[in-house]
Amino acid sequence: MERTFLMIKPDGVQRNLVGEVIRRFEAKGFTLVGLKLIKVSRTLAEQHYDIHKERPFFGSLVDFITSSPVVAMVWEGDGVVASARKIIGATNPLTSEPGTIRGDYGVSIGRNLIHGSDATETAQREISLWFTEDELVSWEPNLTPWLYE
Ligand code: RTP
Ligand code: MG
Repeated sequence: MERTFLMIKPDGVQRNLVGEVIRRFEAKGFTLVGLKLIKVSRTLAEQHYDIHKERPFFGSLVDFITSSPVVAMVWEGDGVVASARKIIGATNPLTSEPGTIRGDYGVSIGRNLIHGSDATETAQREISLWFTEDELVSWEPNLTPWLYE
């Protein structure tokens, strides 16, 4: 089953939106298979956003991600990588659609509440960067026959 990595950023945790974010993914029908609240090290933040290391915002992005706790999660389900990106919305909250997490709760590109893996290969890389194998739980919720044919 497909998995994705999601991280509620420091602004989402500080603004008490952890429950609201989790609620949206639960209600959609995806399954939570890993969850932890952590204060991110600089090394981990830099590895996570390695692809952006030459960008002008890289330093402030790493400062922000390491400034206060984040909620790291792994979610499972058919098509969860692309679907989560839709639920999250476009990078800039001023252009993301209402109904998306960023569109409903954000105003600034540097404070856009949540990260979601952008492809299945990225998801695999990020899951192994943030979680050990024994921190992930394989389980089948009883709802499965009501979500999938
Ligand atoms: P994320 O990786 O955090 O899920 O966000 P994303 O895919 O929608 O956007 P991405 O291009 O990967 O950018 C990573 C994060 O960097 C910050 N950013 N700031 N100031 C700027 O122009 C700028 N551009 C990007 C955002 O917080 C974005 O989420
Ligand atoms: Mg990204």
